[in-house]
Amino acid sequence: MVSPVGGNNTVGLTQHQVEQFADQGYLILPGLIAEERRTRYVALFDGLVERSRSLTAADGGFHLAFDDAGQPIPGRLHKVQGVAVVEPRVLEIAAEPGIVAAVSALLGPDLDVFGTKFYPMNVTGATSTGWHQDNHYFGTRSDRVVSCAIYFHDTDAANGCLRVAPGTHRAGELVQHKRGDGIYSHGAWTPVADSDAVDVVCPAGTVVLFSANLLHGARPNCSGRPSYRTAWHYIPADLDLELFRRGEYEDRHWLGACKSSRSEN
Ligand SMILES: O=C(O)CCC(=O)C(=O)O
Repeated sequence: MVSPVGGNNTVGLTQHQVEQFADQGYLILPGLIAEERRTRYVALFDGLVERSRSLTAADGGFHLAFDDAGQPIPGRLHKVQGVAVVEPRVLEIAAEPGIVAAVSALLGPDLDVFGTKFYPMNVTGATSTGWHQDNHYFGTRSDRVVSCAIYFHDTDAANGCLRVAPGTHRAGELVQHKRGDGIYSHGAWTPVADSDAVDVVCPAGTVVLFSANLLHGARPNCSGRPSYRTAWHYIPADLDLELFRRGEYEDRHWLGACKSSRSEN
């Protein structure tokens, strides 16, 4: 287990934090989401979980969990892909001033966010992802893609914490991923030795930033204690990703627009 790096605020990152991100490939920012807003966001996600209960198949961004045979389990939500499209108020979370300030310290001030996901991880046996590099899915090896996972409940090994393999982003290479099966049928994953893995145990309201080249995954939920989380990716607004083009890909959003709509509310 690693200790969270403290000292986060809305004016960005310390030099030490920037260096830690460059060296280890990730940064843990506990308490970045204030309690009153965290509670509001949990209620928003409760609504999405409620909407999924009548589903018998994937529909409109809602993906069901798979059983051991790789078959969808009716009413059991695995993730909402494109959650900011399904529920635009989620963009308010992506535009949280503390997060934007921290990411701006790494990527500069003009940012887009894309690939927004919500994982409920609210029952025993729930999973989010196996070990992977986000850039495997993005058609790039760019180190200008900063992934962001937010934990809305206290999260530890028993309810499915994030795992990272520190420093693995530095090679700038993508390793081979192989299609998962059974409850991991949702994606393609790669093996990582336990000895290379670090559990990110963190309190509710923690934001974790990591390089899209970093090997990471999450433990399954073995306790049934809920651990709602989101994951998405920040890039400089002028970064052209062929698979996620500005104006073409629906789940790519300019944060300048989110911030101005926030101040109009
Ligand atoms: O579930 C998590 O903790 C992180 C999710 C994740 O790694 C991803 O969506 O790429």
